[in-house]
Amino acid sequence: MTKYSIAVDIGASSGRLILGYLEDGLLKLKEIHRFENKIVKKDELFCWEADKLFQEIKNGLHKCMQMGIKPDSIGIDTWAVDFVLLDENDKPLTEAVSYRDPRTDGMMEQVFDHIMKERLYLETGIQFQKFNTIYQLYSIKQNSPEVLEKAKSFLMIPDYFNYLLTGKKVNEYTNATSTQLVNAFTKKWDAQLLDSLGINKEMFHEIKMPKTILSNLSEELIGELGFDMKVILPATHDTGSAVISVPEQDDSIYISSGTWSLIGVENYFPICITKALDYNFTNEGGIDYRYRFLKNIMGLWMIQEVRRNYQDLYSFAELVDMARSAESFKSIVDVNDDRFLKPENMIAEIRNYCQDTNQMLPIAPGEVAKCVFDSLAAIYKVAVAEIEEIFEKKFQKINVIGGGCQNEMLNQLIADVTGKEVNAGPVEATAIGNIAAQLMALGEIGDIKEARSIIKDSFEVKKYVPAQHILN
Ligand code: ADP
Ligand code: LRH
Repeated sequence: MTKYSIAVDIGASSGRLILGYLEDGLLKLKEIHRFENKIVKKDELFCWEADKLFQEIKNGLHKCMQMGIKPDSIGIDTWAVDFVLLDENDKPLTEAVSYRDPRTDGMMEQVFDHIMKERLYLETGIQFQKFNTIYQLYSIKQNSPEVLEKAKSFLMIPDYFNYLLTGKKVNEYTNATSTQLVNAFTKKWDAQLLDSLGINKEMFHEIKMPKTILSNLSEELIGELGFDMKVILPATHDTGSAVISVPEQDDSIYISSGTWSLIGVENYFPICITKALDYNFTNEGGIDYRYRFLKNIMGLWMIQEVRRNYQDLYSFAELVDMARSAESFKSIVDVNDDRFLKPENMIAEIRNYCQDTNQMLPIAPGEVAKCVFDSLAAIYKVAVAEIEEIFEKKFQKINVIGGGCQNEMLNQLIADVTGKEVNAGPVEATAIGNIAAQLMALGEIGDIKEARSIIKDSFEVKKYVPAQHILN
């Protein structure tokens, strides 16, 4: 009997429920439901609308029923680092505050008063980003310690949704590592680190691996939906699921291209050497205890914000077309500058940067978009060089996955600036990786090697060859 799995994949800009199943040895997908995700201001904090997102998950499941589909399992992945805290009655004590909220400003430096930066990296292998969970929790400790005192449960966003689906409280491994509170070697919550920061370690739950069958739906939800299914843990960190879908790992660097650009390679061990620390690379936990050695780059968030600033007048495809027409425009910005993390107005911030660095100001929408894409490509080039330096080898190809791989202009720019062949696809890499983990848990797919081979056969990738003159 064919097994049907639903991936709930919620990125920072949109969420979707995608049904996946095997047919004649190929993985087939059917989109069930898609919805917007965005940050809103609640009581002076930038937050996610967690309850609304959970309602969208249920809306998708209702649609499924209306379509006559009875899934065998569901798995949830979302963006990383964010969380909710529950009290002794399992009621949320906090909003699902977004990592873009400035509450973490200055917290990283304060954490370094308790633990040296180098030691923190050696123990966790996680890159330093001011919004990591560790700094978010530290900011709560500094500004509202009573909340931490009352907290009985720490659940990351997918853990929280899993709790709402099943009543079970666990922390999934891949997402847990993004907190910078998990020891990269023991793969457990780092109790010593939590103690040194004075963060109550009792609120953390047992860490469970991807492919764990968590439970069936709660009785209440079965009553509401009219059917039951298994809730399975995929790599609940979206990037962890996405990288499962990269079929070729050996000779290829991946860029998971969405709201963020995550550029790196898969490894069997964490690399916590000084150079990796200096270049600020991370070692996020992956499926089967593999590690994603990668770097976060500000990503297509910038064009999302640009588009919003133009009141959504242009689609992403139109912005790409306009950027193509602005061929002669050459200014670039440092996309990783914190000023682009949550500016009042992205277009104004890009222009300010160009002004500060004595470059031409982008005026027309095409110039603004061209500046974003050129700037991303330029920083990818630097990251590729850093990876090659650390690995002391040249990689032949770059595999771009995720929504951003539909940007043909950016794909070509990446090929041109790096001199490497670029393979673009699959677009829904995250949902595919999520489904693959569920099908492995259900015994439909043997292991990750087989999963990757199925994915390679099932989804087309588009090849971009670098412009001849800079081919290396
Ligand atoms: P996330 O899951 O991180 O929210 P996605 O993987 O869904 O992000 O990718 C969203 C991005 O994909 C958008 O910001 C946009 O830049 C890009 N994108 C989507 N559709 C297109 C398109 N038709 N042409 C070019 N780019 C696109
Ligand atoms: C991408 C992502 C990335 C994290 C960021 C917070 O969606 O999960 O891997 O660093 O969001």
